[in-house]
Amino acid sequence: MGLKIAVYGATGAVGKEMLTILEERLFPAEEVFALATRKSIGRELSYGDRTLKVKDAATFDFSKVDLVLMSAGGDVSRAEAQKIAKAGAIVIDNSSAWRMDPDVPLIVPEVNADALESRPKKGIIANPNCSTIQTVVALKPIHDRARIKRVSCATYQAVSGGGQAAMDELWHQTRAIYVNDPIEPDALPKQIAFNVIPKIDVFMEDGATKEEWKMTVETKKILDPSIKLFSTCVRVPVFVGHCVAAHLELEEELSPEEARDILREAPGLMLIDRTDEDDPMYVTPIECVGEFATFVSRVRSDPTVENGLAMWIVSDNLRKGAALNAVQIAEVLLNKGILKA
Ligand code: 11C
Repeated sequence: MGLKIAVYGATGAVGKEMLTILEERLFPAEEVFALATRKSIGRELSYGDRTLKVKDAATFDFSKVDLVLMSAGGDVSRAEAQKIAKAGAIVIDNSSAWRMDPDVPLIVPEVNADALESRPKKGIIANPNCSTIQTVVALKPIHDRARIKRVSCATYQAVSGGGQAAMDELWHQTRAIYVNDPIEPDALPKQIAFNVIPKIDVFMEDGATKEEWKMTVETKKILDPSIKLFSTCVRVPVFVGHCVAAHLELEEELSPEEARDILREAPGLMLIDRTDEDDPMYVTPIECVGEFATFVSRVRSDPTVENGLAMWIVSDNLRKGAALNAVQIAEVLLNKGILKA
């Protein structure tokens, strides 16, 4: 008997990717349910060559599934995830609701799969923030070799991180500029077409945004509490693919050549890095769309600090930053026998 899985929030950008990736990675699901709010009941979604009819999440009997991949926003997760887990399913939650709960593992399989050894206490596992995920995948192999003391970074985050409404806004504003229509920001705080916005999520008391705070605290929880990370998170007019320009201070010296050798071998990473002017190679967000890997380019020494190393990290935020990471967590559960097919 295979597993019974529900995707909660299946009509959203991440929910649709979850269905696609479950199928692409041949996850052994006997039955998959697509769940969403009442207004989407009956909508049809693709799952491989099958069509799933969306069911009402509010009335769904969660005792008949083993696993729920949840991407329905923080408020829904806060209200529903524990009830679902009590009905028997393991919940892998993509929202920020449970990430910092000490009883909820926050997992990036390439980095801390060993934090999952049995069914978690609350039955909930949290999927980290997208920009955190791609950053820690690239930091982990460097940390293992040369110990990272501090990271200073700037992110360049695609509008899809803000959901479908933000994607639509970039599209409509771009068109509006060409036809001279007025621009009225709505889903995003300022004009995004032909602009960048250094504010993602809400401002906090210390002047950081919540996105910047998440980068710091999630990196500590996943990788190492001793790592200090400071970031400025910026929304850019790109549909899919987040970038992080990361500047590391290491305890030990590490040459860019050795760093590249380490990154080339590390799980989940693809090194694309050549500064030969005749044939340069580096990655931009468009090239990472639809890919599973996190890409690293521009690895170089930062001579302004002791043992400084810089790199450019790019990943599909809807895949490794959300849906793929969630499915990989499910694969860890399966491989460790925590979830049984
Ligand atoms: C963005 N990183 O690009 C956010 C989206 O905490 O899961 C994901 C928010 C989160 O806007």
